[in-house]
Amino acid sequence: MRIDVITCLPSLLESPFAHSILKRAQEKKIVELNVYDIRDYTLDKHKKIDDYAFGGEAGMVLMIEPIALLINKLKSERQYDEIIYMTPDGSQMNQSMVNQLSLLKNIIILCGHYKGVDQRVRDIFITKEISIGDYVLSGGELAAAVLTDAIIRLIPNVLSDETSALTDTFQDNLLAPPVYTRPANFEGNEVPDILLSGNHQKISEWLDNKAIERTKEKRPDLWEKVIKEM
Ligand code: 6GU
Repeated sequence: MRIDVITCLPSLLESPFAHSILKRAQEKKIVELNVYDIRDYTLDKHKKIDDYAFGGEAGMVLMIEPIALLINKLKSERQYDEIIYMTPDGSQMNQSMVNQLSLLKNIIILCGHYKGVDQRVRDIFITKEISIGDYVLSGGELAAAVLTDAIIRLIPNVLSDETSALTDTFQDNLLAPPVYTRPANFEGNEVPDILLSGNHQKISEWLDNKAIERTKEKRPDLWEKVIKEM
């Protein structure tokens, strides 16, 4: 899979893309991640990429020309399955959306900043608009990092068996059960006996029950979904 991220603040994405699972996925050539700086595509002699909004509202708007130049160049090189714009007024990201995106071959993720991008960028180029939740961030970069991480960890062979996405919270609408490691006794706080028993059948039943218990308690809304789908 290839993910091309377009931003006016590329350094905000450097660290999230350079560590842990995203780093290994790139090293293993399972994914190609590219970050494009909008400022490299302006034809303006002062490298201007934003301007005041028409109509007098406060705040700067990313201009269409550099973004159009860049997206058209990328589109001339390969076919894109989706061109996504990160915006708080987009559809709210969830695991099923991420599962679908993880099956694609080439995607562009455009990050807005300031007051966002000129509406005509959205009208002409964008095929999907995504928000990561009902709160406002200063820009789309952190949201793009969240989306990219969620997508890439689902691609086959990115995670090892040990970190398998199959046991993730949300993969079956259930929250993940509690986990413990050594020491078995910390200042009198003991790990549940069953986990030390070596009885895999019993352990697996216990974990399933804990996942259900947790979901009912912490996320009754998710539990309703589980019941409806049974
Ligand atoms: Cl995608 N962008 C911004 N700026 N704020 C957000 C968001 C995106 N999702 C939630 N809040």
